[in-house]
Amino acid sequence: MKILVTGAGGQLGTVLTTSLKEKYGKNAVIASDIVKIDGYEGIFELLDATDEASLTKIVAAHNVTEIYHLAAILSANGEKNPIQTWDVNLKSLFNVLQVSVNQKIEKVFFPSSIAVYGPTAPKIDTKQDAYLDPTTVYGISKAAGEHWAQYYFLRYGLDVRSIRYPGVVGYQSLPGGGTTDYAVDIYHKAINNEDFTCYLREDACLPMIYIEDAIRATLEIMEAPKSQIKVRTSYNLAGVSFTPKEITASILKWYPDFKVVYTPDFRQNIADSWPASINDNPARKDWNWKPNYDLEAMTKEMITQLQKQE
Ligand code: AKB
Repeated sequence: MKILVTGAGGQLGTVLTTSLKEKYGKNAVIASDIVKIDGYEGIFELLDATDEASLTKIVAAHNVTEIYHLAAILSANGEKNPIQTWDVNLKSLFNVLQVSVNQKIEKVFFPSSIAVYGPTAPKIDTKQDAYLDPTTVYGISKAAGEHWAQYYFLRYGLDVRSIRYPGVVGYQSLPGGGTTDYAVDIYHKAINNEDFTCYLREDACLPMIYIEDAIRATLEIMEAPKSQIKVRTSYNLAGVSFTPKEITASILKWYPDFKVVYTPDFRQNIADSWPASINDNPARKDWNWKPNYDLEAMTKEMITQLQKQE
């Protein structure tokens, strides 16, 4: 087994590559990113995933059997340059899908997002098959990507598996350019005894997930028998939903003097277009998904882990 991870230096990639190395061995994982990852221990390749020739070369050189394609531009950054975001997110996916068919890759993982939903989907308990009308270029690229993943499965039998992640909250790495990033930044400010300026309204409820649950879900969907993967676009995944006010209240139990001011910016419009909570029944039924962390458990872990890093 040889696993290539693209975007290995990102928020999810940093933690996922570590888990994959722990599970399958250091030599089974090839981390790649468009820039070098400082202090990375293990096999690393510089890779611009939009460059098909480089991807082909790396896959062949390492006899890669599985690809986790994490490289992408997220929602908030995506709005700064929509066409470039579409190009990066889709071109890299096409390359991964096509190289996988050409080189007979066994399994591919493609992360989608709750950003595939837009204003028409119900806000609460949004179901797997709710209407998709994303209003961000990131969401449009993920919705299209999911359908391309399904196309490659139906047309070429490529075993592509996918999860619609909520906002991921973790202590190991910082997110970059997302709308849900505030839920990570807020903990860093609290443990440094600084005030936090929140770019969302205090009542902006969004679906989130603790990193440990997000990584476990990724490993579980990839390990499930092929016959259990019934959704070939992407599975809804729920962890915990909360507002900035609620996460602040949970932090105040640890840091009673912590202060948050609210100055909503363009990211509030993005948040307004997304669900507040997600129904993930198909993931629970098909591959036994179940989250472990609620808000209080997440806050406890975030704070104790970040304090250790001080
Ligand atoms: C973002 O905020 O863009 C991401 C996501 C929800 O996919 N964290």
